[in-house]
Amino acid sequence: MLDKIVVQKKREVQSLPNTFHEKEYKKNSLYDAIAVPVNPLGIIAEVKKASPSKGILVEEFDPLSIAKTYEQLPVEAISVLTDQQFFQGHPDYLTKIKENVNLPILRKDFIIHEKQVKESKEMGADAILLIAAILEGSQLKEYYEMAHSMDLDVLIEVHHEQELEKVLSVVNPRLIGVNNRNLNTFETSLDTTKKLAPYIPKETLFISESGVKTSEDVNFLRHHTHINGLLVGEAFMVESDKRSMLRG
Ligand code: IGP
Repeated sequence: MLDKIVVQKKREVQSLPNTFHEKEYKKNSLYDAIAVPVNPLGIIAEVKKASPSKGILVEEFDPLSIAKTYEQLPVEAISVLTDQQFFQGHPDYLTKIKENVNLPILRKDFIIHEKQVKESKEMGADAILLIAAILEGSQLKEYYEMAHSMDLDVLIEVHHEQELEKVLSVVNPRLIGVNNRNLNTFETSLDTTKKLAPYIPKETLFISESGVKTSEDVNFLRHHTHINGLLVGEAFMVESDKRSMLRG
């Protein structure tokens, strides 16, 4: 699956312009929000219409009203899927949310080219995701440094120990996300976070991503790891009682 996505992204990158306009948005730091959370754990709530594994999650999808609901909960940050082909997201969703919601906004996409880093800034993102599985060490370092020079925070996503090693050999990441879902097989297990936890540097903010659905899941992660935060998509999109998870 990941290979298919990367092929499509390479195509998309070719049609991106060479220059981007710097718009002035107020920066909300993802790092600061997770470092000093209002909830017991930092919560990044995702605006996600669909996924390749589950298909459409919500029929009536209004990204801004979902983001407004998250703001009321409250959560520490919002993640917005901007990939159109596989997740039915859109760059406009992110911009609209940035213009109307006062929380750090993470752009969730598959970044494989520096143009996408600049594009993220133009969209209004406060932070970007870099997925270690689809980037060489040299690219990770380049995009990580470039993002920081543009005042974008970076969440680096890993799934295996080897990916984590690759990341730690090139940068000293401020934020790491362990994806509990294998993006090739879609297999999801919270044990992924537990297994990698001992190798996450203590000074790095540590996020567990995907597959968190119940307060038991939250408690499992809190008891077995030193996570600072969670990234939750599907459960928030389909579950009406979001608050019980936040109490976790
Ligand atoms: C959210 P979930 O299982 O709560 O819906 O997962 C988020 O972690 C997931 O959407 C995600 C993702 C990604 C999507 C994690 N890494 C990379 C696209 C690309």
